[in-house]
Amino acid sequence: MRPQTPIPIDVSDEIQVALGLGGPVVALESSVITHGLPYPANLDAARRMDQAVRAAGAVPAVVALVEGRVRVGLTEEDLAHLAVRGVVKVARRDLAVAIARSASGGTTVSATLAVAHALGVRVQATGGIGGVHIGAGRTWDVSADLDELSRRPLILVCSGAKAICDAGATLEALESRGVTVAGYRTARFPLFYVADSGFTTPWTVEGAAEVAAISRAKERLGDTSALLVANPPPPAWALDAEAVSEAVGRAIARADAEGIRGGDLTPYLLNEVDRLTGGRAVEANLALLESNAALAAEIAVALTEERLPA
Ligand code: PSU
Ligand code: MN
Repeated sequence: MRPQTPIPIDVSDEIQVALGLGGPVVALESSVITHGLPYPANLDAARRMDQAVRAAGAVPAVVALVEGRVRVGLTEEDLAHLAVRGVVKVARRDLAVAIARSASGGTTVSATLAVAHALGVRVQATGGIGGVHIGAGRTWDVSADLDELSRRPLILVCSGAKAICDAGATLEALESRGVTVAGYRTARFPLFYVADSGFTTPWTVEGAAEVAAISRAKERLGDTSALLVANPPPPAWALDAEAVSEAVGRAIARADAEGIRGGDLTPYLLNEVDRLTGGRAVEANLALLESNAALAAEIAVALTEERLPA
């Protein structure tokens, strides 16, 4: 048998130390930086998430591909390289290709979950997960995020699914996959910039300690699926459900007419929705990313506190 070459992964010293000590670490995806937000709002998002995690006492761990190496913890130089240059969007299926081709790219929720799990990181934050797209009955467009959530026992803090998804179908798909879903201080499933998708969450949690306790119980059960914590967007930034739904409808019609499909569709739709909402979607996106990063850090800290003797 040929000797195995190690996976090309670089974990920053700060994150290695935190993981070694069992300290609080929050994994962050980078596809929101490379594909989800326009420049320079993407850099702003990266900084705000980093600061929010640190302010709550945890260590941020942004995952990305830099010239074929999995990078965990980005330098300013990596960030500048990813934020400005055209790089690839790396879902879990694309990780191997990006490594083999020495490519740089932003990892989606699915690829980030895979890396975070391998490293033993227990909490991750994002804006909104990819879900079952509107019209998936015809297109079969269901994000790889969902299947990945079914096999990675992390806590994922998000504002529900992205507004371009069918909330009801996404909740059903999460249920089928055994993903535990809880609304954070709400019984309504958020839809990214929208606080209430019109669907209820199966459970409501009131604080970080409760989230940590559920995660602990899942671990004891040998439950390998994720715990999705659905945190609504900060009220001051939330957008009106009707307005967003109308913009999404128009964006989908345009994408259809232009033949946009596959991995390109989500970035296209997000950009269109932002244009149609006069830039309010990006502002809301930044605010909810920051708030989700802060909550994820609070949960990561609660997980470490649970392990201390009473
Ligand atoms: N959340 C955002 N913006 C984004 C995404 C999430 O606020 O761009 C990204 C995430 O990386 C998510 C991906 O995993 O979009 C889903 O893409 P798709 O629908 O192609 O699976
Ligand atoms: Mn898709």
